Amino acid sequence: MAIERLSDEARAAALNELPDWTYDAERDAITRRYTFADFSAAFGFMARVALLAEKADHHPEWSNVWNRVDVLLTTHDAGGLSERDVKMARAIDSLSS
Ligand code: H2B
Repeated sequence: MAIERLSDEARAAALNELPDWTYDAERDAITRRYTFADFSAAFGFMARVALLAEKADHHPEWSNVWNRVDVLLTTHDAGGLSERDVKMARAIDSLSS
């Protein structure tokens, strides 16, 4: 079954439930910056997210600079934000808190 982009209403509801994430209208994506004590903690977080992403077959676009990890979630197969991104955002948040 095709993965659908979220409707405007569904997106608004999802963002309301993910206050730490920012909507990127240009990409139809959500983004969040995570900051850690040092590189080791940041990379440990990335390793745990990588395992989640493989299991879900849903992968973040991200970058790392020392203690910082910038994450962008969008669904390539849908051409924008989908329920998969919302689920992944929740799963990532549950790792970092
Ligand atoms: N990750 C993301 N973010 N979006 C996708 O559409 C996507 C993915 N598709 N990971 C998956 C892999 C797809 O390419 C494979 C073939 O299932």
